[in-house]
Amino acid sequence: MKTFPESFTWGAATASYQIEGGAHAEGRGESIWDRFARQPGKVYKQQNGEIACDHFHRYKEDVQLMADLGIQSYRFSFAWPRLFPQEGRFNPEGLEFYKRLLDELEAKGITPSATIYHWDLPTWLQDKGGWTNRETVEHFVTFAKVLFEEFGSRINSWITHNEPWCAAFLGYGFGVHAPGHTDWNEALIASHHLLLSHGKVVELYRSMGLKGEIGITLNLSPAVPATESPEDAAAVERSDGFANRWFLDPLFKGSYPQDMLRLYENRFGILNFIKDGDLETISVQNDFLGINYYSHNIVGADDENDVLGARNISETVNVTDMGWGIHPDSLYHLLTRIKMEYTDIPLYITENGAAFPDQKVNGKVEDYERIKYLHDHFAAAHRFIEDGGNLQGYYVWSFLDNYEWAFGFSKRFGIIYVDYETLERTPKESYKWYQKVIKSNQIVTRRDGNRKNELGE
Ligand code: GBH
Repeated sequence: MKTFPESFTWGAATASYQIEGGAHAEGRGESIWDRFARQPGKVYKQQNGEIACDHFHRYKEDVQLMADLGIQSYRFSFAWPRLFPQEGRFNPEGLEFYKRLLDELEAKGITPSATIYHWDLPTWLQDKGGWTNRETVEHFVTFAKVLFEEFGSRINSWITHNEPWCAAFLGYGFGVHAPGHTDWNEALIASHHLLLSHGKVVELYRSMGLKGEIGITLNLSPAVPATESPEDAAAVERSDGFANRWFLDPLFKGSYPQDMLRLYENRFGILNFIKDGDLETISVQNDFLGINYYSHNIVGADDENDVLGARNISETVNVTDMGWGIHPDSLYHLLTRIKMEYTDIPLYITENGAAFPDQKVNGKVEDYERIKYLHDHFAAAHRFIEDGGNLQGYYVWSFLDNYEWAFGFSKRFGIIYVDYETLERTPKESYKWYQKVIKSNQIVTRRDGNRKNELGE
């Protein structure tokens, strides 16, 4: 039996574009994902978030399901195009949905954790260069200011950005996320502006004298070597520099990692988008760090990759429906590394979970693999806490099956099943299992892979 601290926060997470729908309601403008999804060949079956889970209209039912689940906190994000649909236009009506949502959460005693940016940039900003344009930083500050003025007294937990690595590199470098660009130089510029906008918004929050907590969420993936060769060891360093240190170092050490600066400057020339004073802004004190963890990367040296000289080796055994290997121990090692090398401020797992090809049979979704995944990752988190680690909460990704970006609705991460024909919600077995975890504040260690025992019964 593993018991969590009394004050530990159990939660679940979602993001605006992935669940809301209501794409034209109350004056919402267009986001880069609405536009990206229309381009042929970008998203599975060209699916989009026009309706998604229709959370925009079904939020009451959803908050009731949260209350029944027993979560203490719900992590969601604001859709920027609802508030700023066009250049120079603020749409106050776009606040109404979030007021209704917060009313509902408050009525059920669920604490909101709000992410300001989870990838749905207004297209009018993209038309001016999006995150490669330094002016976007100021627009982000304006957006955040409206949110702080409106909700600063109702929301005490703020996350500036969700996974700036994804927004920058998947969006501008690999072209697999909106806006779909394939230019590493652009991705580097975007990553810097995302970090800079984080620092500016934290400064704004402090200057407004607000009493809650503010931080950032990073997706961190430990890099492990494919073989014991020195070449792979060196590739691991670069891969770690690329995915993790490029964000952790400026935030917590006030400088970009030297080895990566050298590597990028050799390739792209002087990174003159990094201006005097930027790193002081970026390294502003955070109240917490949010970590999204799914898997680790197995990395090998690769000369064909002309920027990093490294590649991720895909796994085939013990993987989720995304093809991501299941490695709970890496979560423990990651948390320990953050504590040892970076910071001892409170940490939150702001996302962890898994996609599996769930099916509803006789009204039930028997997602035992998800229960095992969550159990083993909760256990890794518990081990870190036992060691004295400052982990204060855990948000399961995701509350609902939803729009999985380039994979459309083909991947199911939810602990609640969504029938996309009827939009009916069905709590999966993992929901019922999580409900018991929250209620008892403990996890029961599985014995012998027996199904019943896997459920902690
Ligand atoms: C999160 O991204 C998002 O915040 C969330 O919106 C999303 O729905 C959820 O996770 C599930 O995907 O690409 O083979 O190199 C996580 C994104 C996943 C990005 C792992 C890096 C590395 C594997 N990360 N990925 S690979």
